[in-house]
Amino acid sequence: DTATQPELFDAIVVGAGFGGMHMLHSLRGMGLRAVAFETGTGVGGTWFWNRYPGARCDVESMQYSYSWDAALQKEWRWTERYASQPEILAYANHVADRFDLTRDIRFETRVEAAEWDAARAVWRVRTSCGGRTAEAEATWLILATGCLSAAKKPEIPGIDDFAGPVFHTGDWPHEGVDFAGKSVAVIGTGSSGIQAIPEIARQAAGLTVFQRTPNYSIPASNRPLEDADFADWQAHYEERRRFAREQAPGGILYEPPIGEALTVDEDAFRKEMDRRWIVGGPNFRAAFTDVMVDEDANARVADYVRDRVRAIVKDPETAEDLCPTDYPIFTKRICVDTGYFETFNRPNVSLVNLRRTPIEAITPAGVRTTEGETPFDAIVCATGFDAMTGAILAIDIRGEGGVRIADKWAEGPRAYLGLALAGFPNMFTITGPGSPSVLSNMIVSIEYHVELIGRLIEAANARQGAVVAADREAEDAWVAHCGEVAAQTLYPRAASWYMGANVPGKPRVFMPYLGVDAYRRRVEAAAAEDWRGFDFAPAGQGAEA
Ligand code: NA7
Repeated sequence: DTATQPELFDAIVVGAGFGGMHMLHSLRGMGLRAVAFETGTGVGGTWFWNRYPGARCDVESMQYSYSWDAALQKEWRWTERYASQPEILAYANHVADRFDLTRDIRFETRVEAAEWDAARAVWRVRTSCGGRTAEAEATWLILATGCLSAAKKPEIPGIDDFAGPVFHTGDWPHEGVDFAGKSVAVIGTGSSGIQAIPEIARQAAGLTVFQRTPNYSIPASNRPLEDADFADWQAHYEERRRFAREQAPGGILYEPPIGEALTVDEDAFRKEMDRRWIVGGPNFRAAFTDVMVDEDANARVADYVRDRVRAIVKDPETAEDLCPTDYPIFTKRICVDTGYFETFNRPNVSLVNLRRTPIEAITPAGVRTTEGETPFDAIVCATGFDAMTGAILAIDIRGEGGVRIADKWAEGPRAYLGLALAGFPNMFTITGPGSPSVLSNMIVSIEYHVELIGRLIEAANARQGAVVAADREAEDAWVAHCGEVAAQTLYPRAASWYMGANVPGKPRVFMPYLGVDAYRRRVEAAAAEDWRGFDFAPAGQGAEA
């Protein structure tokens, strides 16, 4: 029965977001027969799913775009400094069309399982599409599953009993939602909530924001991208791209720091903060050298932001409730907003501080806190994601000896260079845990990983061996190194999703690697030493000695 025969490929890519699309194109360029399986009905990944009002990238459009095709880079005209979700999705679709990617993408297809067949040196992959399962095989398996793609609903009793609609920002209805005349509850005040709240407040009759932890947010200072801006970028693209790739710790251009926050005098401190508050973006964070390593330096910047919040929000109690105090600034991803704090001056918006009045339950009619029940027409959960590992662990992946990835990662994710896993030959993760990923401009990190995966495949082929895997000792050393780098900073002080802290039971491990520039130096040093830390073996013998 031919229907049950597995389809054969050289490479299988899981996901058709920005990572998967670029990977697919690159594999084709290497002459490999590649396919991408994608759960959605279209390309774009994050930008396909996160269609909530106000969704926008917090990296500038001219930097949050592919650099691998000169003509594409020249011709695509972004309209704003920070692109909105619809524009980024249009860009993703444009790229898919322009490079004819969709002929090798299987939409509405979920990868359920993948098993390494050591004897034949292939990955056997099981997919499901509309209730039908199918099998496919490939020499290479590349997980381009995204870092913030497994949406997480809150564990609140009764949430399934609510009579009206419950939305999640990360899985927003494609037809949109009309909040006009409605009373709406938003739960969650991370980046997504902070973007959605001002928009929903404008549409809805009433909006109640349920806040557990106040977050630091700085103005986006978004504006149209003028012809002069665009021309300036085009004139300097090569050098700016190179700087972002090789020298910028976050893969994003930034103004250099002016000194230490701890020692600079009050006048200079104020002046620089005021200027960078208006400029917005990563420049605000980059003002001083010591903010991520010195608590007092960090507190000085945090105080500045709290003063800003108090100056914007008119009701003093609401202002205090909105002031973040739980964690050092920047140890959770800084939020970037357009009129977030101002929204709380609107008469139709109120804030519930869940620290004072926790939610007891969601009822069919609304939300019940310790102070009573409030009815709502709709609930919006801006409650985040099972970040970095959620989408990978949703697949039953088994490596050498049938070892399950869920067992390998039981104490936290382990990968060499955030790219390959010992015991899982010929499998790569694009922006996996242990690489800069979410602490960087994702596009820069994606492009580097796509390049590295191509180089590793070529290195394997050059050795007449079809199998490459991370060495276990190298992986252990890398995981330890990632932890040591993080421990030198204030990052581990926050109960953040970088630490897995937002998912009950998830191991608390700082998952991303700090520093795009440092990461590249280390990877290139390993590559120059004949790919130190990787084992190459002929097909059929396993990759581990
Ligand atoms: P985040 O940053 O994880 O924010 C989730 C928010 O939801 C945060 O304020 C949480 O409060 C809140 N939350 C989560 N669960 C609950 C429950 N049960 N009750 C009340 N509040 C809850 O997700 P985002 O989607 O905003 O942003 C993710 C990333 O996407 C962002 O960093 C950018 O990189 C893009 P908490 O802080 O846990 O107290």
